[in-house]
Amino acid sequence: MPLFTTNRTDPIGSQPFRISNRARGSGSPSVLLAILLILVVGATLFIFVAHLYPAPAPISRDAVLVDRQYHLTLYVTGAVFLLAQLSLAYIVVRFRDRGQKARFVRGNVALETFWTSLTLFVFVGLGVLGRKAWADARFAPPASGAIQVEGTTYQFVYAFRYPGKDGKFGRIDPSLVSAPSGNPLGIDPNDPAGRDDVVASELVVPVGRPVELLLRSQDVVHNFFVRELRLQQDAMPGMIISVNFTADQIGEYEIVCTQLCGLGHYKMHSLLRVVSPSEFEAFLSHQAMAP
Ligand SMILES: [Cu+2]
Repeated sequence: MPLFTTNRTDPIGSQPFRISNRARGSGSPSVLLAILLILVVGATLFIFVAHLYPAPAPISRDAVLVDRQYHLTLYVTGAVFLLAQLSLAYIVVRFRDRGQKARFVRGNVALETFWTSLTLFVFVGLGVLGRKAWADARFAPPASGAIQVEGTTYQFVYAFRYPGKDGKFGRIDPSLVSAPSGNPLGIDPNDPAGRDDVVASELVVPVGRPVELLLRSQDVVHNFFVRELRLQQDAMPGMIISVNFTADQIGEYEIVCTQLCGLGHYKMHSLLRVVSPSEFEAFLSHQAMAP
């Protein structure tokens, strides 16, 4: 015999609803859901606390700033994640269906205003705090004594050009671009400033010296990403985008393209070689002498 009957009517059959076994409630799935939530929270916490996937060590001051900002964002959002998921687990158990009559609540305007403002404050605050790490690499003028290197991307290669002894890049003419004839960048041979330009397939920079990298693309959108510099910047056709960095650790670091730029995207990479000042000079003179 039914224990509970509503006086609402079935919209299709115009028959009264009959809800049987109402008094027993349907609370047990909510306990399972709470356990599942706690397991997910525990597993997520473990992945971060155990450092299962550590990032490679940073090699520049800006990379350290990016790491600091990343950790701050992670702590704040991690705390919100923990609080939200554990509160959810508590609430689904505490207010589970025990057969009691449901109570309709319209919401709470004061609470809604409070947590929306708090979310806005946290997001804008984190953005403002992270501005320095972002702006240092992109909008700050290059430091004094910075060396200029032009990085050109095209499917699926990087080419790095150094201005040579005169410190000036030669003119580039797109109609002269011809990789098979040894002029992949289209350097105009009639411009004297371009005669001593050095083009290399790897980016070689002296340790501790600021570098202004001018990124260009000849075809589609590519990207310049070095994990250890925590620096990732798109190269756009028709634009010259300048990024600054100073690598403080001698070593070899991979440069990868993180834009899906075509069929050969998977193999588009190069090397950042951070070397001593004398090795850098030797590299430049060796490249200059190469045919
Ligand atoms: Cu690419």
